[in-house]
Amino acid sequence: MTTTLAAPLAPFVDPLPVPRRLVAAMQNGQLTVPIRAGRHRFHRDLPESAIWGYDGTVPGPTIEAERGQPVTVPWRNELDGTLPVVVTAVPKAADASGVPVQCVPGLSGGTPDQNAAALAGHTVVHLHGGLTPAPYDGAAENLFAPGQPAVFHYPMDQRAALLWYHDHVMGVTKFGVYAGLAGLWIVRDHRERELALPEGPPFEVPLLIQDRNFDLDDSGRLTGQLIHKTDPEVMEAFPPFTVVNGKVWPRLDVQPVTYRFRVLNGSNARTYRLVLFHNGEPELHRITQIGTDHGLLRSPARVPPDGLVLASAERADLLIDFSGLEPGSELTLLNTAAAPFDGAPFPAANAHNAADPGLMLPYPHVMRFRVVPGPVTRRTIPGELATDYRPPGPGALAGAPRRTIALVERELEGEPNMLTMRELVIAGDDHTGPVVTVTDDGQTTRYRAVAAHFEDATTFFPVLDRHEVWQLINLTTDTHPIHVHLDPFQILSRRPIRYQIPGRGIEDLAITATVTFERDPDDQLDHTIDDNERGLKDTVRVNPNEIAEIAVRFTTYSGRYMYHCHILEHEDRDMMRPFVTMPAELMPFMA
Ligand SMILES: [Cu+2]
Repeated sequence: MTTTLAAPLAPFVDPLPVPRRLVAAMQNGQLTVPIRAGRHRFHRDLPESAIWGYDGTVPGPTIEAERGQPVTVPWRNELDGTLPVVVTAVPKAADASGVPVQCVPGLSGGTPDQNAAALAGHTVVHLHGGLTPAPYDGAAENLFAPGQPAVFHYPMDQRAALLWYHDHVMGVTKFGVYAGLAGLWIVRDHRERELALPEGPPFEVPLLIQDRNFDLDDSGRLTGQLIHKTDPEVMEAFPPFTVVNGKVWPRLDVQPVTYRFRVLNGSNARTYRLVLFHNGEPELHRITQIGTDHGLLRSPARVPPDGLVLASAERADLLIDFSGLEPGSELTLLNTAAAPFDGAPFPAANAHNAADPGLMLPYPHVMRFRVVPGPVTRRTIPGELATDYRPPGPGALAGAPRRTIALVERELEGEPNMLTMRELVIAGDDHTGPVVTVTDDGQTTRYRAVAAHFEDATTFFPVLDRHEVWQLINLTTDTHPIHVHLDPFQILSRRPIRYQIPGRGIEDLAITATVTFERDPDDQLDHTIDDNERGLKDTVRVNPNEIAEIAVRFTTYSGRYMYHCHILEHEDRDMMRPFVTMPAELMPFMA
């Protein structure tokens, strides 16, 4: 389908808001952040929306911390009232004219979910990307009710990076984050200062990208009421309006110089593929990526030719050069990624034609830059950025424990699909039940599933300071951004696979599948690791028909943590599992 939908809101009319900065060093590392209900205007022409926000704002304040200077935050849960989001599962996926219901505002005939309406503000905060002791990591079951304080200590013994803090409640993270519970957290260090990168306003600008939808009143006008809408065919919410720092399709006036943008995809489910467009042409050459999830890359990278792909929770540290542009020039940031995202390519040159409601992308707009007069300066970008890590060599990985995880979608009768991560172990010769076979160059390994749901027994006990290789096998048709809490990892490989799952091959725990390392003739993906992914990551996209391998090493803290898909609707049901890190000398005593 390529019908275009008229946008019910004018794009590029609101100035880009910049969240309030909370600089930890100016408050001796003691920051109090209340978690409050509030009101927020997402667009000039929208009424105010009821939201939940850190400090009552959308997004929350941007916390800025220094490496090595601990930060203590009493997260004060002052939420009163119930979830300010109307949640609905619409009985039909498309309206009478064939337009997917998720592409339009309003409830589309869905009824408000009464269980969601009753949610009364239990919360827990996770600092995504933080090297945080387990008691303060925001485990999804350790909830704080309104009125209960949660004083969390963040050592900040970690390299400079853009982190973010958000709600992480078991089963309903998708609603808490959607209601507004997300904010940025920047760690700074001396290496970044040596490189003299822009720091703070006006030339360092955070961009927190999300998607939102709103209700309609009886006369068809947008009310501002946030709605989380799903349908029988798509269990994730893919709202039509892209919101940057809390405004729908904002604009930013820029001088003809180089800006540093700290970009986060904070959407529940949507992946963006960002293209900078000017005068009918992509201008990706203006963008240099210097950092990823956990900070600086080793050297600057071009974004991929199709555009910068960011799945939920992925970050990019970008330098964009606006020099050489006449005052009045307009550059538009467009999104070309279909939803659900499966990695399918889309040429950047066609970005202005990317709108396609059938692909849940009714409006490709993200935001617009307008060049204003000013002194022209062009920044030279150092060729060497990070010097504190390199890709793990074969020596470091020889003998490393290997863990295998299958990403599996289970269809259920009369209720939404379950997405699970099946932790697999090598099946003994005496195992006669269902197996996953993985064949690589004629060698076949048989695996059996030992865990599928969050509450199944823990099977991962990584030892501190030891490398491990985690192998993620995608047996679904969508890309899943898999996030590991605690230390960052490096992506080792992506390889194409073919697989077959027999009828009823996916049971509650057991799974039967045959996987072969070979390319499916219909597979359009290149399964490469992009240059901008060759850094320290905490979220890796695992595409369809693919096995991704990551080198994981936990260094500092022992305890119970989580890894999960960062599509919040998947994480909530049930694509999340615990792991427990342990010092080596304790392992002999583990039963
Ligand atoms: Cu997922």
